[in-house]
Amino acid sequence: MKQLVRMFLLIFIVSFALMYVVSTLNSTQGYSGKNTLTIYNWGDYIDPDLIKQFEKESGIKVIYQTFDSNEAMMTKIAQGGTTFDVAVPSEYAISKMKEENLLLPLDHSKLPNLKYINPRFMDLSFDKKNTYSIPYFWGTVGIVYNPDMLDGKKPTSWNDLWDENLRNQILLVDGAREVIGMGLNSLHYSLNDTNEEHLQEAKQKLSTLTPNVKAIVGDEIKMLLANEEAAVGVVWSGDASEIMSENEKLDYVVPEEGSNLWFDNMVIPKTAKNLEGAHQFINFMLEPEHAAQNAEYVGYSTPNEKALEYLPEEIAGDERFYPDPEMTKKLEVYENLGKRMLSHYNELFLEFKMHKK
Ligand code: N2P
Repeated sequence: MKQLVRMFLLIFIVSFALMYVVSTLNSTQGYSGKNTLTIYNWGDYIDPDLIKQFEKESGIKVIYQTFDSNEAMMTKIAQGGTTFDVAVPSEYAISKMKEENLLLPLDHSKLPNLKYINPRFMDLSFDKKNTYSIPYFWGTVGIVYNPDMLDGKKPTSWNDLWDENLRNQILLVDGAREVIGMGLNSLHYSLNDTNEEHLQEAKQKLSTLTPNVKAIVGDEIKMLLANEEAAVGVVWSGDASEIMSENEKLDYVVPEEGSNLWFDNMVIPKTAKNLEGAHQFINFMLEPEHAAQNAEYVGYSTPNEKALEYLPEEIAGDERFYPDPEMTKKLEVYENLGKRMLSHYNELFLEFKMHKK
């Protein structure tokens, strides 16, 4: 009899413990649906304090995941089996995701803070009327360099990177469009070129750059350049601004042959489970104080006109990172080149990377 009581007691304790574990999982890992929000963003692309603040104000638990390329992000969303509520693709990826039915239309009535975005960043060709996407950050691709390590020879063009004095001195951003685009631009071709001869020429030209390339790296490129591990880096503008705030000797230039002008926007992917929360989050990020705090933290340029008032003049007034429309006229925005051509760019980039190793 005693044994039976003990057994019942044991069963009671075990099931109670199980119930407790399940309910904790629900509340901390977001299995309870409505009260969680899964965000999929580039690495190093948000001030973590803003996530905490959003959670506090909304009572929604955020699950935050990162990616390091548009291609990786799109593959993951297209595969399904994920529950991303908000993602942050670049313009050509938005166009492709629209084509593949991977995005949900936004309810602008739930985004009153949209009025703070500079009209220059609205209604762009990849998403007319901003049906699917809301501006987050924007910028260029260029060269960050350390004048002290270059004997005063400042690079002004892509072709300067082929200088034999730069042996093993260049770090490249790990991006297919960026690196192939640099090869194309150095030959005065468009970075949206689809002509196979031009692409092969660009690949050939890039292969002659390899003795100068120290490494192709992700977000650690900022730390390496700030620590003077290399003289030159090909980077997104916001990374340059972040590097330069760490090491004031460095400078940033957009090469004279031309380069890329890009826009990263917030979207709600088809995989979303919490539409209400997703709109709440997007609107939260559009709040001028939050957009300014985010821009100051990550170093990227905000499209939020009102947020500029909250940023120090040395940031908002820096033309290297806030070029006016006249200055960006000669730059090109990536086009959605279609599934096959995008894969081809990726293959060419992979071949370049293998060559490098
Ligand atoms: C931030 C990456 C920014 C991506 N780590 C530029 N499209």
